[in-house]
Amino acid sequence: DASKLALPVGTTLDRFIMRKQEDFPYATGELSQLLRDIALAAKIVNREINRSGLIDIAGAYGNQNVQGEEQQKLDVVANIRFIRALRNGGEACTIISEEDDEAIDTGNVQGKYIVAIDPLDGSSNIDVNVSIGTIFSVYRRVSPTGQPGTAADCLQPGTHQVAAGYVIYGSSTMLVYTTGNGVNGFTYEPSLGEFFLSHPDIQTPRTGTIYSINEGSSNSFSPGVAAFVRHCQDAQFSARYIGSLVADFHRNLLKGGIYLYPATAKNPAGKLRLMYECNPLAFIVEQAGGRSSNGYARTLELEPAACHQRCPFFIGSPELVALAERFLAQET
Ligand code: AHM
Ligand code: MG
Repeated sequence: DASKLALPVGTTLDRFIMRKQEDFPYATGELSQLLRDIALAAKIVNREINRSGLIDIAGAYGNQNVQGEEQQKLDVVANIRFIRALRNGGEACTIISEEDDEAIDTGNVQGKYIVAIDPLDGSSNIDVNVSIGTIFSVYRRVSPTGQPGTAADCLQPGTHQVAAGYVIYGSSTMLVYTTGNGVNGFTYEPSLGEFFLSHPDIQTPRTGTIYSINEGSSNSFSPGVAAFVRHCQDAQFSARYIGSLVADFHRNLLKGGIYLYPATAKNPAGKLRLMYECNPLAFIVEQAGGRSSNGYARTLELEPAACHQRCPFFIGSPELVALAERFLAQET
């Protein structure tokens, strides 16, 4: 069956999504449409990000937007763009966004999917020309269609994800996603307005020599975390920490390494959010042969109790994450 052959580098994202759908003869194309909606919003957000350095300059020569309002912050702009694309696309009944306290009812009662999204992650890096990202996760609703989504639709464990991905707005813009059948990365060609397959079937190295953690909090690391960090230093690993989760994760995924955001004094439950930061990246890393946990239990099996809950996060090359877990288990 020709459609099951691996697609070559250079295949456009739209074609890739279409061909993958053909592998499932009963697929209705709704998830494919949802992924295309996200990709379209990502292109628009990418354009806004690329222009962002010019906003003050434009303001300086008196160029206001049509409403005469001050330009909105980029994370707000990104939130609006993704929500609008998902609402107009019609496939999602509910959206959980880092930017909104309450789950968003899109009004698409026939929509079969729930989307959890961090529209623009890495807020401290937005205004300083450092890589930032979008992270998203897709679940099938459990309640019947024809009515708004419910809390039970939103609070599903990560093992139930049907798709997850991220966009990295970096030295080039990429979209990386999985539907549970491997991980594929697409690089954006801005002059053509297309994502092209550039990283087919990503496999993360089994181990690596990069560790990524905010060591400014080291005074409040637990003994196990502190011992693991010392191990990385004794082994002369490289410390790499951008402070943009997507960028730190993406680098370690390709090169091998471990990213850690443990419990700290400032963030006793960890800082990162289970539903739209940890679970999507955990799904991707596992699909690429990696591992993700809260130090003790697999991230994807954590039972969410609230849409915005946080959890400690250990993710990356499987041997390094397993080693960190052994250090935590020996903690006294
Ligand atoms: P944000 O959602 O407010 O942007 O916070 C999430 C970010 C992650 O991108 C990053 O990994 C982490 O916060 C960095 O936190 P810290 O500055 O505490 O190291
Ligand atoms: Mg975030």
